[in-house]
Amino acid sequence: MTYENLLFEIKNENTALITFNRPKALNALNQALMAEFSTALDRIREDTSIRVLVLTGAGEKAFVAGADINELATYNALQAKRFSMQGHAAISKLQALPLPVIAAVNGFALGGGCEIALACDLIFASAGARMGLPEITLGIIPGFGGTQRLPRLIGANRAKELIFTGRMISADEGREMGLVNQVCPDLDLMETVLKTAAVMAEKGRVALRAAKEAVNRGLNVDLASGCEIEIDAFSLCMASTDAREGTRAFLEKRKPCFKGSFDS
Ligand code: CO8
Repeated sequence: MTYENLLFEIKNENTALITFNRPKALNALNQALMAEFSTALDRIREDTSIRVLVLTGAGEKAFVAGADINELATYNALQAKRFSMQGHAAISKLQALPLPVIAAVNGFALGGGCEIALACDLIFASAGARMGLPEITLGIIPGFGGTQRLPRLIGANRAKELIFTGRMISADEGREMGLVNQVCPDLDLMETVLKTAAVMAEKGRVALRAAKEAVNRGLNVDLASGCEIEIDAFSLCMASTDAREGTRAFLEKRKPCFKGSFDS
């Protein structure tokens, strides 16, 4: 499959790299890009050789500067609803991928771009990156999940401040808020992200999936229900050949070789 608005590459044999690729518009999200993104996510979900997904933006300036305002400006309420639903569907699919997803935020991550990053498991940002939800300055509100995911990550009051003012934050401020995992010198960002991806990619697929699901599902329920989710996920891991291999390798003082399968 070829894409017009994305670049799709495989790095280090098992890490998929999707680059949002509309650099002249700071990689703004239009309907065509969102449709391609959704298709690319289906491909990643089906391909078990892909162990980690990294997202970034083309060019020097932006990860994604939000929804395409040229398109947005033409929408009536029904068209806006359709586009918002298209974005939500793709971003929920992204969040539900059974593998780690890292946002390599290499510049502006605004509006819908910030909302894509919020659905990733980790956010690494270049020192010069700027993040925010500036929709309020356009007379609208976030429409790709920002009002829901941002408060869950940084707390309601801080999220409201950013949503009500539209203020952009630096990568360092994002890290202080717990939004950004790591801030890297601009030129080191991708190397650092790919190194972290490689560390995760060599872990067991079953365990990574179980850990991600336990954290994500647990965040939406009370503690006792979350602990039940963990018990089930933990037990399921123990039925995997990876659990046999991991524990045996430790006892035999060797590196484990995970296959990502279950006992038959
Ligand atoms: N959409 C379309 N084009 C854009 C966008 C965008 N979001 N952002 C930048 N561009 C274009 C500019 O128009 C410009 O094009 P041209 O060269 O043809 O004039 C080019 O990219 C470069 O941009 P600037 O010249 O503005 O670059 P600066 O360095 O001066 O400024 C900024 C960079 C600060 C990022 C600035 O471009 C900006 O403020 N962009 C808009 C950011 C924004 O408001 N994003 C939120 C959009 S709304 C949204 O994301 C809602 C998501 C949910 C939608 C729900 C469905 C209804």
